[in-house]
Amino acid sequence: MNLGYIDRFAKSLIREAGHKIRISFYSQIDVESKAEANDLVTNIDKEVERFFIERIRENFPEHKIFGEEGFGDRIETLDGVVWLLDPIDGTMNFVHQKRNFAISLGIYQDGVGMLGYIYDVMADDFYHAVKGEGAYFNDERLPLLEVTPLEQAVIGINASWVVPNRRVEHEPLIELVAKCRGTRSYGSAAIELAYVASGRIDAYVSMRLAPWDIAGGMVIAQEVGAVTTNLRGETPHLLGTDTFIVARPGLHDDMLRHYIRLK
Ligand code: 2AM
Ligand code: CA
Repeated sequence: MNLGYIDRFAKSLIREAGHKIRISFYSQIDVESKAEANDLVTNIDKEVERFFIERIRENFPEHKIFGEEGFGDRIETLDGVVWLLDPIDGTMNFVHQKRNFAISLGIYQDGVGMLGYIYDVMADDFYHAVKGEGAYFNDERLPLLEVTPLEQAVIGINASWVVPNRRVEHEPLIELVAKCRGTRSYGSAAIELAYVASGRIDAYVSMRLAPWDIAGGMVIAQEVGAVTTNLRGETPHLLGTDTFIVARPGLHDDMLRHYIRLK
């Protein structure tokens, strides 16, 4: 696997896709709901995924593609080289805010994350990492994360988990919210992962994420020493939805041990 070549190719593809998304605001955007009413998809999500798939297949016919919109391959194992792609992570933000959404891409070889990309399209902020070679925000190398106590931590969490819900006990989360320095919710898992990796927030937790939401961000987060697991403390499995937490080292342990109880 020629990582340098694939890295250059992936970067230019992502930038070109970002341009397509920005100019899409001058055309008609059709919004549909998926299975759940607040789970949105647009014609742009689909067009951008198709654009990626066409180009990847042209250049790397032996690689497989696992994309949110389902135009890629049927993926049952992570054997070989697999591109895990979310053409627009944060579609609700794309539709409602026209900002705070990202292209998220992870390239895995036999289940190991080799390359990771998160492109915050409207901010023009590009995060990427090559396994073993560090993570970057635009062209700046991101430093290793240091330990931060909960009292000084800003936690990325959606308010829906802090009210009664069917996935997690909300009482301990109320305590977490009360104890930490502050909370934020950006509405794009990829952007929240990029923010943890770049030290803008200290942790991000979610009860339900898909492989393409986290695949790219996990490669980036791991390069700066962030800990990424599901809420049972295991490696998130990348073939279906799972719970998810990414945090600075000590904080990860503290949050899982004391504040998160799955139902
Ligand atoms: P999306 O915009 O690509 O769907 C906050 O809503 C985050 O959770 C976003 O990153 C969003 O990704 C993701 N998300 C929303 N609905 C989801 C679902 N049903 N399963 C997994 N991830 C989801
Ligand atoms: Ca998406």
